[in-house]
Amino acid sequence: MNKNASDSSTRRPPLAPAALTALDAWWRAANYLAVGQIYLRDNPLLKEPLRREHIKARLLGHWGTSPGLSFIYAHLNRVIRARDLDVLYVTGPGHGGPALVACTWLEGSYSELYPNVPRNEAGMRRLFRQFSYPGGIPSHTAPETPGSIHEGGELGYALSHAYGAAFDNPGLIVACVIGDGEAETGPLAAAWHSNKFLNPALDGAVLPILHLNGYKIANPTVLARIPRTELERLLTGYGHSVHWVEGDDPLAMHEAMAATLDEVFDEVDAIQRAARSPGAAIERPRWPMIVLATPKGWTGPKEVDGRKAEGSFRSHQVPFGELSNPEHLALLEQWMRSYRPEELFDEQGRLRPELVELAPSGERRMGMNRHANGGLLLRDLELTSILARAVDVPAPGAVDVEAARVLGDWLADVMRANLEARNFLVVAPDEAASNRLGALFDVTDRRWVAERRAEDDHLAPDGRVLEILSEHTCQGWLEGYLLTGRHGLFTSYEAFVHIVDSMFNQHAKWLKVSREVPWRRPIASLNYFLTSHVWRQDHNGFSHQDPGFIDHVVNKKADIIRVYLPPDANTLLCVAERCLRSRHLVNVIVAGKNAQPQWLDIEAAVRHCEAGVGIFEWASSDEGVMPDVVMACCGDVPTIETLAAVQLLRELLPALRVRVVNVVDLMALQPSEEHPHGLSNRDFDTLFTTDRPIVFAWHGYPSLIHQLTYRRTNHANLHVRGFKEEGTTTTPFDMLVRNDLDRFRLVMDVVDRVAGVGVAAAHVKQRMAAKRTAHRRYIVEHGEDMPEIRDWKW
Ligand SMILES: Cc1ncc(C[n+]2csc(CCOP(=O)(O)OP(=O)(O)O)c2C)c(N)n1
Ligand SMILES: [Mg+2]
Repeated sequence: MNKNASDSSTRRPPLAPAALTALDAWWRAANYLAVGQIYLRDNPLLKEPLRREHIKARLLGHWGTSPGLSFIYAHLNRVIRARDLDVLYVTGPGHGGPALVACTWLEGSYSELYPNVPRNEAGMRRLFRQFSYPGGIPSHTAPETPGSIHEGGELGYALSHAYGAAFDNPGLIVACVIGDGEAETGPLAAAWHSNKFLNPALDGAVLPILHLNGYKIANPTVLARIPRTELERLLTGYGHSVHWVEGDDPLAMHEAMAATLDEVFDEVDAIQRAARSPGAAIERPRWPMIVLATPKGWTGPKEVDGRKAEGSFRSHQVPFGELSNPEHLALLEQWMRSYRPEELFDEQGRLRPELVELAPSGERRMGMNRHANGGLLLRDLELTSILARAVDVPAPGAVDVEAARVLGDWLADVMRANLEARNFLVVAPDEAASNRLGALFDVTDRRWVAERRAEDDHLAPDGRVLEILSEHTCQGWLEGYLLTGRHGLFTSYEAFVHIVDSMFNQHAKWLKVSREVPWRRPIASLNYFLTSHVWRQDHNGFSHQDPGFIDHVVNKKADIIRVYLPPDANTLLCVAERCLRSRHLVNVIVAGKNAQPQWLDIEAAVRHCEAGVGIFEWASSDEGVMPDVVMACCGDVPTIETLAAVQLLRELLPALRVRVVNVVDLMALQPSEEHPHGLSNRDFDTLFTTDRPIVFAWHGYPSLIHQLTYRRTNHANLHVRGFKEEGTTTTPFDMLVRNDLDRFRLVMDVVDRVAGVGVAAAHVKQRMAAKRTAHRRYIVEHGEDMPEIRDWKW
C-alpha cells in the first residue's frame, strides 16, 4: 500500500478544502492540548517564550497514541453532525488520556461537567496542570473522563466492551479503537468473534478501528510487521470488510479518512436498513472496519537526540524529558508552536468560533453521550416474585433439590418479564445449560447470528443468552452492557471464573472510582453465579477444583463487593433477587447444581438472608444455655457436612450442647467498620461466643475466614476447615475427606477442642478415624461413596 493512499482516495473528496483545513485545525488544537497536558504547568498559550519553570516537575503521560485518537475523534465529529449519529467512543489504548481530555474540552463537555476547568486561558492552564498530577486526574481515560465507559489501562477489553454497549441499542454506533499492541492480547483476539452475536436489526453497530501505529512500548507490533495482505486476510477472516486509511501527510489523510468514514457509515446504514426491513431474514452481515495506519506519535518531533521519535516506539510516552537541556526546551516549544496555537485559540484562550462549530452539540457530543453514563438510562429490572419458585420444605432436610435449577426457573421468569424491555442478558462460556439454567431456553434462545443447522439447540439471532467459550468475552460483553445502563448475569464454573480475575479487578476499580465522580450515576451490579463448584467437580478432577475467586474478590473495596454462599435453593433465590435489585456492586453467588437436602422454607430463608448469618435453631442443642461448641458453616456442601457431624455428635456425645451457625453473607464476618454488611462485634460475640471453640466448615480456602475474622474476640478459638488444595477425580465425599472437611473429621475436631471432652471421648475419635479409613477402602473397591453417605438424611 502506498503512503498517503487509501482505498477511498480515488473517489471525490467529501470535504471542501475549507472544511478540510478547519478539521485539521481542530485536530491541531487537540494535539496542542495533549502535549500541553503532558508538559506544561504554566504559559498555556505560549504567550511568552517557553521557560523551564513552565514545565512540570514530573513528566507523565502517553503521547504516542494520542494524535491517532484525536484524529479519529475529529473525523467522527464530522460524521455525527452530517448524519445526526449517536456515537459512543471506546478507546482501547486508554493510555491516550490526554487526547480524550483534549477533545472533550474542545467540544465543551469537559467544562460542563467540570465548571472549574472552563474553556478559556485559565481553564486551559488548569487542564494542563491537573493532568497526571497529585490531586488532579489520571493519565488514562478513566471514570473521570467524559464519554468514557472504558479505562483502557489494562489492554484487551475495548472490543468486547464495545459489543456489550451495542447489544440492544439499535440506534447506537460504537466506534472502537483497538491498539495494534492491544490486538495481541488474548481477550482482544477472542473478541473479534463478537460480530457473530450482533443482530443487525435489534442491536447497534460496532465500528472497529485498528490503530496500526506500528509500535507498543518498546517493540514493533505483530500486526504491523506482517504483510498487509496477511493482515487483510486475517481481518476478512474475522468477518469484516476492511477499509484502509494509511499515510502521514495530514491533509491527504483527512481526505482519505473522511471519504472512508462516509463509505463505512453508508455500509452500516445499508446493513441495518436491509436487516430492519419488514420480513427480512437475519443473516450475519460483513460489517465494515477500518485499519488506520499512521506513525506512532504522529506530528511529534521527528528526532530526539539524533534518534527517530515520530514513527517509532520512542514516542510511546513522553518523547523526551530533561527540559533543563536548552535543546529539549527549544524542541518542545518548536513542537507546540508547530500547531500554530494563535490560529486556534483567541487571546483569552477560547477556541475560535469557526472551530467550535465543528463539534456536535448537546448529547451528540461524544463526551456527553448518555450511554457512557449508563446509570442515567438505567431502568429497574422487572423482578417477578421468588415465592412462585420457592421450594416447599416441610421440614429441614425433607426434600432434595438442585438449587441451580430452581434459580434457573426464576431467572426464566425474570427473563420473560423483561423480554419487551430488552434490558437483561445472561452470559456464559457455553455453560448455561450445564449450570442448570436451562429453563431460560423455555423463554429465549442462545444468541447466534452465524450459520445455524437443524440439529442446533435453541440458537436464534435474537436470543438473550450469550454463550461463547471465552470468559473474557463474556465478561467484557456484560461489562459493556452494564456500563451502558442495562442488567445481566454471568454464570461460570467456579474454577474457571479465575480467567477473568483481572477484568473483575478493573471493573471493581471502575465502580469504586465512579462512585466518587459526581456526574456518574450508579449502574446495575455485575452478578456472578458460580456453580459446578469445587466440591462437586469430583468427576472433572483437580483442574476444575478451585474456590479461590472468592479470595480474589474480597480484596476489593468493601463498598463494592458482596459474596453470598446460600446453603439451599430458597436462600439462593433470596440472594439472587437481592443481587439483581442492587446497584453498583459486584455480587458473587456460589451454590451447587446437584440435588441436595433443603433446609429452610422460604420465610425462614428470607429471614436468614436478611440477617446474613444466623443460628439454625432446629439443629442446635444449646437453647437457653451456653453452647460447648459452635459449629459454623458457610457454603452448601460444608453446611451438609456440619449437619451430618451434628447428627453424629447427638448420637455419640448426647450431653454436648452444640450451636449451629450458618453464614450466607460472607462479608458479615468482617467487622462492621470494614464492610457495610459486617456484624458489629457485639452481635458477632453473641453468635460465636467469646470463649467457646468454633469449628468452622468453609467452602473455600481456610485462610480467608481467618483474614475476615482476625480481629474478633473469639478468633483464637476459631478452627477452620476448608479446601486445602487436595483434589483429583474421585467421589464427592472423598473430596471432603481429602481436605479434612468431612463430617467424621469435624466430629474429631470437636473432640479435640471442647474442654473436658477429649479424654472421655477417645473412643469416639477412634471410631471416626476408622470411618475415614473404611471410606477410603470402600471407594477404591466400589468406585462410589458408602451407602451411609449417599443415603444420608438429616
Ligand atoms: C494487559 C496489559 N499489558 C501490558 C500493559 C502495558 N502497556 C501499556 S501501553 C502498552 C503498549 C500498547 O501498544 P498499543 O496497543 O499498540 O497502543 P499504542 O500506544 O501504540 O496506541 C503496554 C504493553 C497494559 N497496559 N496492559
Ligand atoms: Mg501501537
